Amino acid sequence: MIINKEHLFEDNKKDLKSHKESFDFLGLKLDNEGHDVAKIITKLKDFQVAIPSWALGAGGTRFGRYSFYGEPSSLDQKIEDIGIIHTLTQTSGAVSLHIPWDIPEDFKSIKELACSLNIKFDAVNSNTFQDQKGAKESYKFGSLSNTSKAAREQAIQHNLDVINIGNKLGSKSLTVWLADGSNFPGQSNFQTALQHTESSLKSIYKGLPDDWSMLIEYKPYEPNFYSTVIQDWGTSFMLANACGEKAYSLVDLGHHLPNTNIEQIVSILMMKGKLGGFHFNDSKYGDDDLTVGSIKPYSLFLIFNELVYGMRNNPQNPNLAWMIDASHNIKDPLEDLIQSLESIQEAYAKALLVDQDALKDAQMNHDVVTCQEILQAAYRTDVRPLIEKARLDLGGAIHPIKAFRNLKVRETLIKERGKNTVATGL
Ligand code: PSV
Ligand code: MN
Ligand code: MN
Repeated sequence: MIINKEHLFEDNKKDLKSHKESFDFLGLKLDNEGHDVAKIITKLKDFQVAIPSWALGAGGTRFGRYSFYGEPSSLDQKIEDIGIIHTLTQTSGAVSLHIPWDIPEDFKSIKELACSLNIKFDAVNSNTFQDQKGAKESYKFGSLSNTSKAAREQAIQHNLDVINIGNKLGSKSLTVWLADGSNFPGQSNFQTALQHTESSLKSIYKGLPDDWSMLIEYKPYEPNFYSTVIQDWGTSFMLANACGEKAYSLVDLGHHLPNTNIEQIVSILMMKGKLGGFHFNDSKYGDDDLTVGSIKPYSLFLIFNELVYGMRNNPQNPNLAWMIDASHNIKDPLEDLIQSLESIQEAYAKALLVDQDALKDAQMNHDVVTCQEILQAAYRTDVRPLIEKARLDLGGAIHPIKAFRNLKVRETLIKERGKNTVATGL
């Protein structure tokens, strides 16, 4: 292990005094306002976000990829990297695998490694958007929606294989994201494509263990630029309902057309008990996969406000599978993920500060100004001392990015792995 709690204990020392001062100041203020600070901190400690196995290396665009020194080149190394982030932040205690990019060679040893780092196996992701070596059928014209029965059957079998792999690791959910769609008007029949998709998903659903769930992701465009079969939350919701009670919609923040009211989608899905998973990222234009909270932090807060409302008021909705789904093109992937985790926790902590009772009263009185004041009072609170406290209590770093640099984590990784490693996957 490159870093451990003892390293962080030492590194935290110089920041302890100023952390304590700001925490005491904020704690007193929140206490006076009637907040249960200890309860908020417990909630922050319990909040764990999965890191996808494909996010530990430098990403890229179709114009090029600039690799980052010391990137992981095996699943073991990817899990070790998540271990580093988790040691620092204490909030990334899970990994989400993409199959076949990251099939474990030795299940026992990978489970032991993850367990030693306190990392659980979250949702497993299938891949029917690329043709695999030696595969009989091509997904060029679709997978679960393909007009070719043989291609559909191959894609269904792949998803069943992924469930089987996940089962051996202790995963409890399968995430299905399909690239299926069409690039030109007339290329495909919308109704046939959706019917095929529904019946393929039902076949996969049949193979789902009792305690598993199936998460159906939607996305309006890309790689198909005229139509996508599962284009929006309505389509995903329809398919989840058709499959059964263990099937849910998954919201990826980047998978919406500009200005979509994502918080309203989240709210309604939770009311219907059908929000199963969540992929965090941020975007300016489309599925940009930027660092969470880097572009639209207020939107993220409003989304968390609905998530918190739903977690309190919608027992019909299951616990959510949280995951970061971002790409790191120019930043150190580990630093970028740490920044994302910090933004997620910030938005969550701020949402926990919203006075829901006062908001309800203001809504009942049609006092629009007060409604806005309540939300913005929470949003404008600098909650970072609460997050620092949650991390510190668990043995993490007061300032994870600073500690990452002080402890020369990247330099050590480069020494250990060399300069020329390339992560597999995207
Ligand atoms: C493609 O848009 C994508 O980013 C989806 O969000 C999936 O979750 C991810 O790839 C992995 O399949
Ligand atoms: Mn996603
Ligand atoms: Mn995406």
